[in-house]
Amino acid sequence: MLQAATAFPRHDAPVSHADMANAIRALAMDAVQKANSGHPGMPMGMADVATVLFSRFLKFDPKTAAWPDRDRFVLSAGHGSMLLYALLYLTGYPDMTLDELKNFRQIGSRTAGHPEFGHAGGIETTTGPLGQGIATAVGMAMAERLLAAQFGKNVVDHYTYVIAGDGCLMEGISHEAVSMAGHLKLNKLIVLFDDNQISIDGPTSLSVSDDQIARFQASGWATIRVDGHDPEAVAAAIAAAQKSDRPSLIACRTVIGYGAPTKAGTAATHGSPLGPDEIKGAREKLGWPHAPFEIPETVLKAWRDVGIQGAAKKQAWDKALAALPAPQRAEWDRRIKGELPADFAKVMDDYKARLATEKPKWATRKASQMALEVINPAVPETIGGSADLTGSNNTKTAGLNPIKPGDFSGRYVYYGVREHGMAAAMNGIALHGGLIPYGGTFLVFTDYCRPSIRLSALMEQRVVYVMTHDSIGLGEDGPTHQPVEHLAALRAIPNLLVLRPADAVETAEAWQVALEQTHRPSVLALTRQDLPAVRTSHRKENLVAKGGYELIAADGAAKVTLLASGSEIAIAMTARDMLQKDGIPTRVVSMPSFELFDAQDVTYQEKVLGPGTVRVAIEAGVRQGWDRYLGIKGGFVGMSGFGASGPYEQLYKHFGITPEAVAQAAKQRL
Ligand SMILES: Cc1ncc(C[n+]2csc(CCOP(=O)(O)OP(=O)(O)O)c2C)c(N)n1
Repeated sequence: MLQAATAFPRHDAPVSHADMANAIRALAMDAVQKANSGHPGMPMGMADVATVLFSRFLKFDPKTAAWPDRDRFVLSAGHGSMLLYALLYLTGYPDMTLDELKNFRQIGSRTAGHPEFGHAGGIETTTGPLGQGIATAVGMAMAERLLAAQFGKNVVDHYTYVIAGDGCLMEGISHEAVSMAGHLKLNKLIVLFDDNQISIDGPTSLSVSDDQIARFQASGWATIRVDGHDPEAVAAAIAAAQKSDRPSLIACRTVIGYGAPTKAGTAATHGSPLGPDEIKGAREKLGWPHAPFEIPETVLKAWRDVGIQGAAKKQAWDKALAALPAPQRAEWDRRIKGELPADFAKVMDDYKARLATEKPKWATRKASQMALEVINPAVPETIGGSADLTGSNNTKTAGLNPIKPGDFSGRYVYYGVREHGMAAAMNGIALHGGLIPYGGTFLVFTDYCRPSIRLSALMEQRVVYVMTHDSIGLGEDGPTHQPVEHLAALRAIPNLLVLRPADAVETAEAWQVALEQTHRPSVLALTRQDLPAVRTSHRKENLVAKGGYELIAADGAAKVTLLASGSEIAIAMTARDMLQKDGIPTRVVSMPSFELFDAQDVTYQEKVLGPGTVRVAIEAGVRQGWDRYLGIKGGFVGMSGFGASGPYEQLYKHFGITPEAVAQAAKQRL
């Protein structure tokens, strides 16, 4: 049954729940109509639930949107972005003006088709790829618990709320996220499921018959089913969820497009403007006689009153923060600003100096662990982890204790075999602030977490992906495990740093670069197999930060430049020796990162690439991406198909990635 709003315009009339919810509905249908595109159904259906959440529970302060102890609200069903934009406008976030709502989905507006992190205060994460929101929220809820363990509940004590739809729960990533949250007993994570039984193709019965309640229960969640249009039932469920010792699912049975006279309850409201007649009918049915984008003063005031409720809580929190002992207070400020400890550069420099003397012949995955043994004690905000490959990724260092269900005093996450869930959770940890997540799996399985890696890049988050077993060099596990196209595919993602270091020193430098990126994720591509030390004299300067640099000059006027990354640097060095012996002066350029090299000035780039020399690149992956450095005469020695199972030394020979092949490729081009 529809709830009619109280009659308007009576300025002294109490504003009802229905009035407030109808303001959301009206803004959603009007903005979608004006843009002539968008999704009115979900905001109209979930307006009641969202009104209860925002007006009675959510801790937030629109004037200080980034208040670290705010509750997080994640709209996982990102297509319903107008729900969020309407709430931000109504509660008084300064970024979200009525004009922004009128410019819904237009270039340059804060009101993009799907919520985009950074566009406006109150948008906690970018959502739209279904399932990402709920999985990111798991990371946020983890971060809350971790920081509470580190700084105390006087300064860290908030909930993470999610609105997720059928689509989010159908996505595979939701399984990983739900399972992880249940295992870890993330009791301050509360998911409001928009259980409207409709998706794009029609009723969800076309494609799914899961018992979601049973499913979440099986993963250790508290569950309840409510009528999503009964505010008191929703409120009681949220109040109970707040007290639960486990994460909570509140399945809210709603009507998609609630209020639309002929289309409500159907897929027709999901993703298209309702049209003028239907909107007119909805206004009548809802008892909302106001013009498009017009919110009566009384209703707006009621919403703005909701918005100012948080200010007192924020002030109390300021006091609690000020009461922390001075060193802890300073540490908190540093963490929240995302600054590294003051002595970090020195710590790394000392470590590099040690490596230059010791010249260890480590696999770069081992070099990464050794770097982390130095980094983790010096940078207490790192949160490590691996998707069940801890011993292979070498991600766990001596001082890192695992986090356990209900115990978040540790700094290491056993993510389990959940690569996608891990990547999204790391986004949530980074977005939350105060922590720097890193996590590992095999490089080939970046495919399993690529949608979240893409979002790390889009949202400009400092997430470090520790991706080991980075080529055919992993050997016997064979082509299913040997990345071939992955470096190229990752390099194709804008704003993602791909770092493929060649030895222990470069690995230390790569870690330093990755941690220093405040607005960019990084992938460290690391070997399983041991590699010789190639950076054997100490340089204070971080050469990896240049992306490419001359590792060894030619003996004589250079005729050939060999470019390589990671494990293929060793091959390039041997090829250089061969060419030099044959009287061909040859230089070797290490190219640990295309993105960083491309950011150097052209004069530097040209100098490094060796003007007038024949260039050959060597990388145990596909050629794609290298050509821009090679020139028309350039050669490439690498992979052109899938790998094979066998000892790695034999595989390199089998696929012709050898010093001899490199030398020959150079000679052919002279
Ligand atoms: C990963 C992904 N796949 C597909 C889509 C396209 N898409 C957007 S909404 C939607 C249906 C979602 O259904 P539901 O969650 O029930 O939303 P509702 O219809 O209730 O608004 C689909 C398939 C998407 N946004 N993300």
